[in-house]
Amino acid sequence: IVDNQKEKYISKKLSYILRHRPDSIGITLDEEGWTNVEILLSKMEITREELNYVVVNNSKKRFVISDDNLKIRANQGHSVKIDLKLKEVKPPEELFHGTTNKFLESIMRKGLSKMNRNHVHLSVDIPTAMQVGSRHGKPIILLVNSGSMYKQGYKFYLSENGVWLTNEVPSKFLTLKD
Ligand code: HQG
Repeated sequence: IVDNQKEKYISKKLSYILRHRPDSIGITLDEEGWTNVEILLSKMEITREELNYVVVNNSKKRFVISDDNLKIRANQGHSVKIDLKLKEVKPPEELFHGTTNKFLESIMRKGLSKMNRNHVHLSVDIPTAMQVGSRHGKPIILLVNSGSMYKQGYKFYLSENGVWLTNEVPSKFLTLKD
């Protein structure tokens, strides 16, 4: 029911609306990031079938519809101030952050910051981190010593779609992967 091009278009638009600019189509998110599906459908001028298709087939599982089918939200990546109410979890010993050269000097000086988003985003493996880094330019990979961070009291969260989230990564926990 939805071709590739339309799927991509709807997915990008949903990310923009549900993470950054709900006001751009005149909707609001509740304090946990949820919005009403029926209102969203009418504002986006898409059908529920199209929406369901995009949510189910999204490669990164970026969106989730509530069990009662009434609400939708993005699983991570927000810049709007909402609280996903994620449970704190123990991270693996090592996580990865894909970024690009032009940010490296600043990151090694100041550590990883949330920048415009609500969390620092970390990847569970190198291929995923490579993809994330490629969005910004030629990718480089930073190894994050999440095991030590956790022992020292830093909190970690795992989004519904498998992205590791934390509030900051001081540079002493970072190593450039060669
Ligand atoms: C960099 C995608 C200078 C950071 C991905 C990154 C992810 C610094 C950029 C999700 C810095 C922010 C998030 C510092 C961090 N100085 N630069 N102190 N600290 N940076 O897009 O992690 O496809 O906000 O390295 O898969 O790239 O949209 O974050 O390069 O999960 O679902 O500042 O977005 O998901 O960029 O990506 P972003 P990100 P989706």
